[in-house]
Amino acid sequence: MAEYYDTEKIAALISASSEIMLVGHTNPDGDSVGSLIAMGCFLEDMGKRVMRVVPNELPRPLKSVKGKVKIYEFVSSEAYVRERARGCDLVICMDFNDISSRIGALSEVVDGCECPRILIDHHLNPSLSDFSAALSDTSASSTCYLVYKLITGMAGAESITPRMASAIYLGMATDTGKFSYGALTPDLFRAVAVLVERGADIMAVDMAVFNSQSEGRMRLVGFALSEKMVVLHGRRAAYITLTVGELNRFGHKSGDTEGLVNMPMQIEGIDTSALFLETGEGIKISLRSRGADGLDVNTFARTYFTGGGHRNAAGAKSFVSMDETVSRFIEGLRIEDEKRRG
Ligand SMILES: [Mn+2]
Repeated sequence: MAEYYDTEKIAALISASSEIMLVGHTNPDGDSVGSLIAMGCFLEDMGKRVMRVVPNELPRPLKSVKGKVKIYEFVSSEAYVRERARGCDLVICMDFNDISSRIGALSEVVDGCECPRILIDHHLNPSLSDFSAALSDTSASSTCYLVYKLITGMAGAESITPRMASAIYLGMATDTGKFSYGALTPDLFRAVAVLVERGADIMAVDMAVFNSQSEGRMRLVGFALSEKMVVLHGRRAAYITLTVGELNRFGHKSGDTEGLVNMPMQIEGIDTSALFLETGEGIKISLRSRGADGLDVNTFARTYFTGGGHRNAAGAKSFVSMDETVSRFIEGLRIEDEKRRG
């Protein structure tokens, strides 16, 4: 586990800046959006001007969570973002480890900014040489937890407003599957207690994020589990494949398959899961496993595909057919099983 807590340098860079661009990752999730909202509000309360940007569209439930907070989607606000990025004197990258691979076309804008860059993130293998300072801790369960540490360290818990508290809670809850996996430390739950004290509206976040699915998404999940899930009992694994045609049949929108990869692990005896999504540009793979004894899916993604992530959650790409991709996955499981047996 690698940790970089350049908190003093981060505080100095923030205090020396006035126009700050906060950048989240492609296919923004609750942790990405929560950290952008909370960090941005904190900076605005310090008198900074803030622009929050994500590369592509926010999933619908997250749009409702952000309320009046403006988050620019680069795909639809490119000209505006480019213009304002020119005037930025600090860039803060949140919840991703690599500018060149995790933010699509927005990387060119970030690269074009000649100001200092800060990284706040919990993914493995951060490209630290691209940053002036980092708050990077791969053992943290979410980036929002790191944002919480940073804000309370810089200005105390009193500086957390109800909106910030709800946003931080959103990221913590999202990245831990509502506090069921990841680093579930006493400190994390102490932080949640403080967030509740500071006005986090847990039921509103829960309602907006976990209980506001579209009918299309619900039916897609039902179809995926009943028709497309394959369970490999001998390998304690399961996988789901979805083609573009199948996704379209359910009126698929960005974010609709969020969390689907975790569902097969609710089956007794299953502790590894994969989701293979056909896209216009190859097959997008999500991998999950359970615990420190489970399959290291970060290494698995790097070994058998092009990708990576965390030990228990990783992503990858494949540019061969769906059948070939699935065969490679099954063969990988067999090889890793043999290795583990020794
Ligand atoms: Mn995260």
